[in-house]
Amino acid sequence: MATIERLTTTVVDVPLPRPIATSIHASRSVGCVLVDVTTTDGVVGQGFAFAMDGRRIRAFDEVVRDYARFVEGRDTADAEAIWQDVWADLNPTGHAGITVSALAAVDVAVWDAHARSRDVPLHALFGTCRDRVATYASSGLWLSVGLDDLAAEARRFVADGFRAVKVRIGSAPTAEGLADDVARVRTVSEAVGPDVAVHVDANQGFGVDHAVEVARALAPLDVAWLEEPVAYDDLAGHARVRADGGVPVATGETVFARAGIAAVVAAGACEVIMPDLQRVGGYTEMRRACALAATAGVPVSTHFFTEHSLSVAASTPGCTSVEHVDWFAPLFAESMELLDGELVVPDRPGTGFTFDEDARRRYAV
Ligand code: SMN
Ligand code: MG
Repeated sequence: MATIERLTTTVVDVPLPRPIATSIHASRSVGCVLVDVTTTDGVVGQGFAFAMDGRRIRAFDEVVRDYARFVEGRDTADAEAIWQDVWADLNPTGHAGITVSALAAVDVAVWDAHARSRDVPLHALFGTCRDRVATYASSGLWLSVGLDDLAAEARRFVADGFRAVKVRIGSAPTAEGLADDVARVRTVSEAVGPDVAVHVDANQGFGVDHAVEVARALAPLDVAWLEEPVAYDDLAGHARVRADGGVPVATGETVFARAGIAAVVAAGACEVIMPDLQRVGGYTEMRRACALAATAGVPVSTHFFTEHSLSVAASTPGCTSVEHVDWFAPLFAESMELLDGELVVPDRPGTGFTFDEDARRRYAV
């Protein structure tokens, strides 16, 4: 038994080394609500909710703190029941981005506390199936990085030990735009060489017809996948790119909860599904999403949130890779470890990651 006594939050904002952009995102900093749940025995479980540039982060914080009433006084073993209670409470007004994301942060913290109270890694509670997982470098090669700088950045990732990278595209839907995007991918491909896989992310930047043209132009470059070629909710459009484009399609980061993932899978929208730990609603719902992907035979690659996604990857046989993003690294006392191009699954208790208290103070807003 481990009874949760209290839930507390800290709002932080971590500047990015350089502003970044994709087809639809622009960000200068990493805003987070850090969530701590503390048991009567003094065990602390941690999770967080993220918002680009800290936009609406105060609203996230308010929702997370509202959920304290579902958590305080409960046993950590009730993680799934707590999730269900919050979900039921949200149902009459509808689930939305902030409410599901806040639920995710709380759910991650409760599961972390549960594993820590038993002094075991969280993936061991879930059922460990691997101790390393494939990954690709994703904290770079943004659309805001020009053609001239892409090669150097890509080579730096390889020098850092990565065996796969992801480059963002999303130029104008014209012949010149298409040529620019192909040049971006070719530049990265040539810079990293034949032994390093190149993933491509369009961040929903294209209409379906242009996306098919881009996919066909990228097919000879042997890209690992084309991600979010069209609007995230255009599932038929994804399926058409998949059928006519000749490259594997990945998507799923922008949908919420397992119903969102289920719809993507049912539409045959992708070769690889990419649930996002925050948008899916935390570990409880992520495990259900992964189970339904496995049932449909669709491999999973987790989106963003690398540190906390390792517990999923290590306990999900159908998880073929995790996205490597270093944005949250300054917040944690422990570092991710890359070995032969793969991420090492930590065997530390809980998620294996704890907030660095100096960082919490330094970045608090
Ligand atoms: C992405 C994620 C987070 C911020 C901007 C862009 C991107 C990805 O879609 O998959 O990494
Ligand atoms: Mg993406």
